[in-house]
Amino acid sequence: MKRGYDDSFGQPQSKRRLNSYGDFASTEEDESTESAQRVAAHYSARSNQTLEEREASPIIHLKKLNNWIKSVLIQLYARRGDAVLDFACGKGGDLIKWDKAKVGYYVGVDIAEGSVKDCRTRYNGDADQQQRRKKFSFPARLICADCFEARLDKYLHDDGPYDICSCQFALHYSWSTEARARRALANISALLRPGGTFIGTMPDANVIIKKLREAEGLSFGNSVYWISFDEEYAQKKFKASSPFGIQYTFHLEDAVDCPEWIVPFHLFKSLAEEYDLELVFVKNSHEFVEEYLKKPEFSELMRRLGALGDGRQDQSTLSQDEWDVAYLYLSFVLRKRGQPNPNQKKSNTNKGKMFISEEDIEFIESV
Ligand code: GTG
Repeated sequence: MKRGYDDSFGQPQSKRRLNSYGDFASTEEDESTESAQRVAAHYSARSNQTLEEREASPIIHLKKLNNWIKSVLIQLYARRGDAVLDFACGKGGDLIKWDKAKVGYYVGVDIAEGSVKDCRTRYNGDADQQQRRKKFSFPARLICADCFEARLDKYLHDDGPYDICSCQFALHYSWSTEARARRALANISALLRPGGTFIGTMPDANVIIKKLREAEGLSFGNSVYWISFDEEYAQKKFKASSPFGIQYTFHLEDAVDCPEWIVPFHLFKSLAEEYDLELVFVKNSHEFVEEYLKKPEFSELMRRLGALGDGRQDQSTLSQDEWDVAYLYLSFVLRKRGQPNPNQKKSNTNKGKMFISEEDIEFIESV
């Protein structure tokens, strides 16, 4: 397995200097840390909507559609008793999905402190959230850290290995620099057991670049989203030799307003292979919906979630503009090379708790 920079992706171009920890840092790294903090601040500042407020969202059907996609991925790949590593867990929007899959242990990690706190509240099912919540059946552990910077491979070494790792709508935040993209994959690979699964969703760079090229200027969108590239990309050309740090701004009503980075999927696939993660499938969300909606168990789930309308109270359903946003994302599944070792111990659940106090939230510095 290779480690360090690989010529085929271009050498890092920035000058290197010592940072306050005595390690080498670079202007590029400083900028990417700043961007990561901006993203964290954005998500931390987003209040934990009540379910009623969420229903009133202008993109409620898109949210439901994307939650259906995540549920399908989890149902397809999680097994009863699995140890789960949820990278960029946010406010814990997938906790119920993991519970339905009867997993045995959950570790959630997110850079945004406010989100991790909300995740704690949802996990505990606090009464003041006025939720219809039963307790979750698995113990959990919550960590506030940047999964694409922090040495989680070391920090969680004794807790793993995990059977499944999930990174939903977040992996693109690792492609600001090669070092971050590699750290993300190194963490995941080191913590997954052989034969373990990595599932995720992220923006589909092919679609975004195609739309950029079709647009008159450097921005495009519809009534619920816009994407904008800087003048730097006025030629609308992207060098294969420097695929990291290709930044654009993504604005989605009632959800996102952040800088993010293009992830050319074929390069992501090659890089993942260096870390023993092999592609099982990648599908644009439109293709994903078309394929799995044919399966009765998942079409029933779609009906229950109401992504395409619940057919009862009102006739509301996914709008064309929301469906166009769905086309901007893809889902992927990777598998860690190797065969599971039947003698390997199951992940250590001792650190998981059935009730997580504020003091139980762990904080890891990115060094
Ligand atoms: P969201 O995270 O606001 O979705 P929800 O489903 O409402 O929330 N999108 C998201 N991200 C992070 C990105 C990104 O980084 N880049 C780009 N380009 N797009 C992104 O996201 C909304 C949409 O934004 C996504 O669909 C993507 O299109 C896009 P979440 O908390 O994850 O999940 C809610 C789930 O939790 C539901 O199933 C609820 O039923 C359940 N739930 C349980 N308890 C509660 C509660 O107390 N309050 C709420 N609101 N939900 C709860």
